[in-house]
Amino acid sequence: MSEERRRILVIHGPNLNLLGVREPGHYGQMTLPEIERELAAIAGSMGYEIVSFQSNHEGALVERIQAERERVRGVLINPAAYTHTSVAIRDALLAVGLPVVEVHLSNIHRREAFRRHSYVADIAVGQLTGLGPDSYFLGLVALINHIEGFRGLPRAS
Ligand code: CA2
Repeated sequence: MSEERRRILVIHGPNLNLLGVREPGHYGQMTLPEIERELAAIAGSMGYEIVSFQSNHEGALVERIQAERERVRGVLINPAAYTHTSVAIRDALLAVGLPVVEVHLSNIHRREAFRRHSYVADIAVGQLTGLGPDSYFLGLVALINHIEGFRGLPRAS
């Protein structure tokens, strides 16, 4: 991978395409394109760009993670419902060997018992959960800081 490829893969699991469109009471009012615009701005301020992918299909998520292996330096992922079920996504993340930060809009530890277990958490650098879109934004900063070595929070220049 060339040095100028300072990219982060952002993966969104099933139903997250409906963010801000359905059930805003549960997952907030920000749409996925709005979250991605903010992620791109944060990444840009840290010298990175993002490559985003959302799918409702487990195999498509696995294939995209594999395909980006040489092109990105880390993975920010909200596996959504697959968090709690997918050995395939866990194995794909392990196979590519990139640093991973797991994010959730809602606090998965305050909800139904089946949401407390994540197949990604123990292979991730860390997990941010329950902070709404801030889980994504803070997770992205933490992932880039992990890759680069901690250098504080981004500030407007
Ligand atoms: O809190 C999160 O970010 C979750 O990953 C969201 C998943 C859920 O299965 C996880 O346990 C926690 C569900 C995403 C569903 O997204 C929707 C968005 C709008 C309307 C309906 C569903």
